[in-house]
Amino acid sequence: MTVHKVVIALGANLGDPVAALRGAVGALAGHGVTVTSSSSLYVTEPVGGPEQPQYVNAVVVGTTELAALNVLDVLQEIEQVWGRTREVRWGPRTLDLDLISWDTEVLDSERLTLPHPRAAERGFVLIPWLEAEPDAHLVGSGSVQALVEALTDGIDADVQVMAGERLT
Ligand code: A4P
Ligand code: MG
Repeated sequence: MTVHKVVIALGANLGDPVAALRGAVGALAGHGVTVTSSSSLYVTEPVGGPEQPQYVNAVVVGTTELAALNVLDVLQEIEQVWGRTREVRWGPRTLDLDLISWDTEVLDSERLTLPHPRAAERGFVLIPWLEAEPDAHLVGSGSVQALVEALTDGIDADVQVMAGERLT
């Protein structure tokens, strides 16, 4: 079987976000995704949607033999297990798992878009990803370090490492 590289972004802003993110990362191994590197936890200002609490975000990099759609299945199953409740798009949620990339696959299907269409402009994805993988590249957008440098001013205040808590 071929081994594929995956980048997964985690976010939560309801309930106990830190517990949800740790639980999700722990669950990945049992579902065929081996985490090889993980970021710190970050406290971030919400982007889009209604007024809502700050998020806790993180990014993990890993390997899997699963096809991309099966990784999405796994992420959605873990979201369910962690009792995700969400009524509004971009609204608050107990756990959101996004597949940022699967190898260098470019895909636009009904269930899955790769790379994740909003990853390139989101500090809450790019900054943790750069920490987890300093030489990361986002398909079609270039080096993650350059993308972070291109983020608008003020992003440092919007995306901050959470003191005293580790993801893994
Ligand atoms: N889908 C397609 N491609 C993907 C992919 N690469 N990864 C489909 C994951 N899912 C993908 O997602 C809706 C549908 O997208 C899924 O059924 C899947 O088939 P969802 O997670 O159910 O809904 P959502 O997350 O509310 O919508 P969306 O458009 O994915 O929102 P985003 O882009 O995930 O944004 N602010 C901060 N600070 N931190 C955050 O984490 N997150 C969001 C959600 C908004 N603002 C935030 C944060
Ligand atoms: Mg999502």
